[in-house]
Amino acid sequence: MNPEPSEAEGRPVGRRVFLGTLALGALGVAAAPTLQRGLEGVLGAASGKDPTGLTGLLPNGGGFRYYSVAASVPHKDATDYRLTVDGLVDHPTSYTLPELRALPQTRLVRDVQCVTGWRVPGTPFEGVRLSRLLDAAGVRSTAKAVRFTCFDGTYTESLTLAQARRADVLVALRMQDKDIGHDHGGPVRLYVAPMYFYKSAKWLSGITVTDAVEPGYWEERGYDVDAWVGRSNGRGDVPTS
Ligand SMILES: Nc1nc2c(c(=O)[nH]1)N[C@H]1C(S)=C(S)[C@@H](COP(=O)(O)O)O[C@H]1N2
Ligand SMILES: [Mo]
Repeated sequence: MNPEPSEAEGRPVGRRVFLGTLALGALGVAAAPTLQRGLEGVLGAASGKDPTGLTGLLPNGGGFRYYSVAASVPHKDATDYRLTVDGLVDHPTSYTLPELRALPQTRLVRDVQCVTGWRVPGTPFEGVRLSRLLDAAGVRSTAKAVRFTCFDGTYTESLTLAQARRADVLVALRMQDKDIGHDHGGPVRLYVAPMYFYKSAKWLSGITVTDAVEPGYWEERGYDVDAWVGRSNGRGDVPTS
C-alpha cells in the first residue's frame, strides 16, 4: 500500500487499513473489473453495517470509492427530501427536490481528486449554483462562512462565504449525467470542484450561513480546512478547477 492518508483512520495509515487490505485480499478484489462490479453490490450492502469505514477502500463504479463515516444512512427521494437554508439570512428557506430541479442548472466537467490519492478524470456534475441559493436567502452583512450538514447525521463541512460563492460550487443533483444515487450522496450532494472531494458533502440536508468557518468532520481529524487540490494537505496534485 502507498503511505497515503486514509479516510478510514485519518493520517497516518493505521491498523484498520492494514486489516482492510487483508480483507480485500481474502475477497479477491484484485480480480477482473467485471468481478469487481459484481462484488460491489454485496460489499455496498455490507458497507451500510460497517462503522469502521473499512469498506471505503473498496473499488466503486468508474474509479470512485464509496465513503460514509456513518454506519447507515436513510434513503431519501422526491417525496421526503428537504434542503434547508438558514442561519445569518433574511429569508430562511426549505427546498424540495422538485423545487431544486426547477431552478437553473449548471453543468461542470472536471476531474475529481480524493485526498487519499485516487482521481477520476472528467466527471460531469450538474445542479444549482450554491451562490444562487445564498442570494435567494439574502445573506446578512455580518456573515463570513457557510456550514453544511448531512442527513447521515454525522458528516459536516464548511466553506468561507467567498469560496461558497464561486461559480464552480454546486448543490448537485446529477453526477455522471444521472440523478445522484444513494451511494454517491443522492439525491443531493455538495460539489466543490476546485477542492479535494471530502469538501463535496454527500446527503446534503442543511446550509447554514455563519459568522466563522467551523472545521468539518475530516478537518477535525487533520485535513486542511482550505482544501484546494494541489495546494493543501501536503499534496502536489494537478488542480481540478
Ligand atoms: N456525508 C458524507 N459526505 C462525504 C463523505 C462521507 O463520509 N460522508 N466522504 C467524503 C470523501 S472523503 C470523499 S472522497 C467523497 C466520496 O464520494 P463518493 O462516495 O461518491 O465516491 O465524499 C465526501 N463526502
Ligand atoms: Mo476523500
